[in-house]
Amino acid sequence: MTLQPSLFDLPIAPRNPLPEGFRYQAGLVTPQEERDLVARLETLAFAPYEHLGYLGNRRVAAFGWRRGEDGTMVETGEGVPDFLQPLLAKVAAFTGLAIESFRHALVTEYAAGAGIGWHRDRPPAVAIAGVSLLSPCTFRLRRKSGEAWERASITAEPRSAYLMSGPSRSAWQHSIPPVEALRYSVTFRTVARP
Ligand SMILES: O=C(O)CCC(=O)C(=O)O
Repeated sequence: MTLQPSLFDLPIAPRNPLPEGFRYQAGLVTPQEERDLVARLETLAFAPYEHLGYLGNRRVAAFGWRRGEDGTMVETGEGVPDFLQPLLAKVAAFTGLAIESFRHALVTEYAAGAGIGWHRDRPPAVAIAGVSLLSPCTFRLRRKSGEAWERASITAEPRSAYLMSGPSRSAWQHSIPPVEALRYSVTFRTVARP
């Protein structure tokens, strides 16, 4: 007798496979590490995100290489600060990239209702690793495919990390729709030396 496979036995193709070069890991930091880190982040001198006169509704604090007025990254001689080093060590281990290759750190504060529009980080940023704190967000990716957009998305949970490298960084754009509650992200970027 042949048995019909039940619905649950059938392989289910992922509806939106994540782009090549994108990786995600839940639980990179512990709840206690998250509390300690957030207490430190709350003391930072955040400034509204500004680019070429455009003001975003999120606030940022940058360390290491900085974005110049034209949007390109500029060497400052400053390293990633000590209070971010334990997090950077975990992020580097997750990515498999050398700690020293991360030369830029950006802490972003998204109040409820803040998000980030579609964009692609430009060179010399090579790989971007981000840690989410306090509340989840939908991390969306898209790339043009003929006239249509190919899309993917993942929920970035608090305490998780993601890595965008390869095509997921260079060929895909990413964005985060308005978050429902306060979220911090700490993103680290590797920078190609000229
Ligand atoms: O908040 C995040 O996780 C993403 C931040 C981002 O896309 C950026 O800084 O370019």
